[in-house]
Amino acid sequence: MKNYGIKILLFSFVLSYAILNSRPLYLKELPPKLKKCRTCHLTRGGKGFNPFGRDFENMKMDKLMEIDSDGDGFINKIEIEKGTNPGDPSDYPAKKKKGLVNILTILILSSLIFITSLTIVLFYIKNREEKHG
Ligand SMILES: [Ca+2]
Repeated sequence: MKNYGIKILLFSFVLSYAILNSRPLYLKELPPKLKKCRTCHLTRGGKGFNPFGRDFENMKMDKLMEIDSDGDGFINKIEIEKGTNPGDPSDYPAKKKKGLVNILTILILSSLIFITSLTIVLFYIKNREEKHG
């Protein structure tokens, strides 16, 4: 009887360890940031599928990489390459933000060039008026 107790305890320990350390093989192919349950599931516990998880279940990998599962404007391949979650529409590559930053930078530089040019012209006109009375 005592032997059964030890065997059951040992079996439970091994089974618990295996369950806690089990991760699907496909996770090995994902970048580190995406090696988590929420890449495909709605919760950290793995309940329910997000849009990427549903598509992952229903189509082949080459087709899956060419679509935008979460509808955030970036195809899954780009999201995986950039390390953003292809199943979360609020997580996407910062390309949109960079575009906005570039536009703001161009506007600020253009304004500085315009103000500098205007200052030089006004300075030139003022000096010319002083010379000619
Ligand atoms: Ca996304």
